[in-house]
Amino acid sequence: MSKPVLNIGLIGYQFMGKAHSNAYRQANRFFDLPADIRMHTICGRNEGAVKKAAETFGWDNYETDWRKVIANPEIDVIDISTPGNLHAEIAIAAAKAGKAVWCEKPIGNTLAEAKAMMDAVLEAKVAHAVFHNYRKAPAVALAKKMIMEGKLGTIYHFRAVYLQDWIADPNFPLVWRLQKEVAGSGTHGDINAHIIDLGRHLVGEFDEVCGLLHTFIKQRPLAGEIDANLGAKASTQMGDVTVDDAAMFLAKFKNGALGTFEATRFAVGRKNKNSFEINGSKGSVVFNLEKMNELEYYNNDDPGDLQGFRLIQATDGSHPYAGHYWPAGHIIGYEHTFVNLVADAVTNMVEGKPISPDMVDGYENQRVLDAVERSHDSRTWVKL
Ligand code: SOE
Repeated sequence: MSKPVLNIGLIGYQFMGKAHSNAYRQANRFFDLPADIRMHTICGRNEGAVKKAAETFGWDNYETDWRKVIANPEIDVIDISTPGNLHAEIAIAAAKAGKAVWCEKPIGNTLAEAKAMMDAVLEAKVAHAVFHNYRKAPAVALAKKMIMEGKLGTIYHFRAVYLQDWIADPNFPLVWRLQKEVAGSGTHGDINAHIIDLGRHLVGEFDEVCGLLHTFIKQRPLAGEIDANLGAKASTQMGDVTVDDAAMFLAKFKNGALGTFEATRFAVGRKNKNSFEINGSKGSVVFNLEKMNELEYYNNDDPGDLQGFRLIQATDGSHPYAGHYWPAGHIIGYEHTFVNLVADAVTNMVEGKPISPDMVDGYENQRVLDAVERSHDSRTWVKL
């Protein structure tokens, strides 16, 4: 029997558009999914650029108006990979049209937008997902499994950093990710959102936060034409940076665990260090995206003379997702986290099950982002 076809409409074609396109292209090739993914239409405002993206990534059609993609009766899923200022309008329109809504993080630029988006998908009863892709790294999924099995015991600490350095040069241009009206916030929504998601996924819900946001470079050259790798040409005119360059906070989780979170684009030398350490009563685990196939594990029950962190290569067929790819030791990379997420989303959507993470996760994440901002503004702890 032939499988149903799931037609995707992707809005956005830059960095995330490329990562999502690759995931749609690969998912059926590595996973035995209950539907065949069809890369139906990719959409972007610049016709020349989106036409080129359609050809390069292998989309059947391209479109310059997202409303036409939503109106197309053939399309089942609207994937939103645009800058944040467009998420809410597109997501709400897509949900109202009965389309599944899969969205990049953070889902909205404000808590109110995130709530409206969550309400729209819940009311329309459409399938919904958020691209918190790092949950889907095999080593992170293994950490989750170990925690659920009680291998770490009671969790005491979640110590997370997300460190980048791509704007440390004061002459790096004022790209959209540095403009509040487009991105909503800086490092906070862009990369703190990821470690907040890992905290919620691995440890539990947040109870209280105390935050500090800071902007080191207050003016930058205006950005000319942007490229697909975060950069752009710099102009000679200057403009104001309206978002944070670094965002840090302390947290208490509802289950009593304590968390520290640090997100910055000024950790010179750290390109994309998304890393956490979890300490529990029975042991600890350490993850670093830059060595994403590995999970360090310390088992407190090991005999004293053998104690120490062991390095697990999460590439064995018995590890989450790993069996879909290569023989043990044949490592996978960043792009596979998106392939895994798409494979899970397609499976659960077709089987009528909730997708993880979904827009409710997106909203809960945004409640934490918002609480940290309010804590910074008021210089006090904020309860969620
Ligand atoms: C840029 O900081 C960025 O591409 C983020 O937008 C992504 O969400 C993160 O996964 C990697 O860094």
